[in-house]
Amino acid sequence: LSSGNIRRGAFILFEGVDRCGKSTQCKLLVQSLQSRGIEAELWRYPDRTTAIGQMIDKYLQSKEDMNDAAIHLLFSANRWEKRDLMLDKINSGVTLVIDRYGHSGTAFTAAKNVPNLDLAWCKSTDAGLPAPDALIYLQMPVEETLKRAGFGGERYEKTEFQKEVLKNYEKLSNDSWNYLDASKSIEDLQEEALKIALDAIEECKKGKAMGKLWD
Ligand code: NYM
Ligand code: MG
Repeated sequence: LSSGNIRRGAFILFEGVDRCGKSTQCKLLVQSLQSRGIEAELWRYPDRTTAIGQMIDKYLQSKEDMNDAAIHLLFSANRWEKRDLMLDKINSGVTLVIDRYGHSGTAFTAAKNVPNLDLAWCKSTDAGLPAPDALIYLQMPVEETLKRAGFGGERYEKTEFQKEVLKNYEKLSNDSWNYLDASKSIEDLQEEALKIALDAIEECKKGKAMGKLWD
């Protein structure tokens, strides 16, 4: 960052199994940051608006099938194609609140239990991407998510598969993750998420360097 007075924004990531409430919390967090005068944007992966994202969308809606390694690489490429813009935004002071990232990429592909596509291989394609400054993991048993509206509409939204995904998240997790109990009320979760985000934004303002996946 060359300019002396612009402080970088933070990268706040939400992760968790399907239907745990990530999208709701992301939206609310961006709103409350903005209402505090903090420049913030909501991003999500997959970003279905790009050419690569449209291929991913067709795959998720089961309109097309694809080799498991190939679709994994597309999910990863979808992050790499947005990498420069991500860094530009963050370095110009914008805080990005992102709904899923490479942690989903690895947890979901590895849940397929395809030979060679193990955790290490899945992680490798994302190595070097910007790392989140705070990762908020919404913790919820798969049985609870099944009760929520919309479950089952897309590929991967199957009980046994989601249980494998959850196990993979546990294998990827470390002490830096912020675990929130996703069964709490939307308001309580929002309060906890906001506190985590404000702390991360403060650290970034003080000059904390951007990290890289999976260092
Ligand atoms: N997903 C998401 C992957 O399999 N790999 C990835 O890299 C990412 C970012 O896509 N079931 C899966 C997780 C979800 C699905 O996500 C679509 P969403 O948040 O429902 O749009
Ligand atoms: Mg979904």
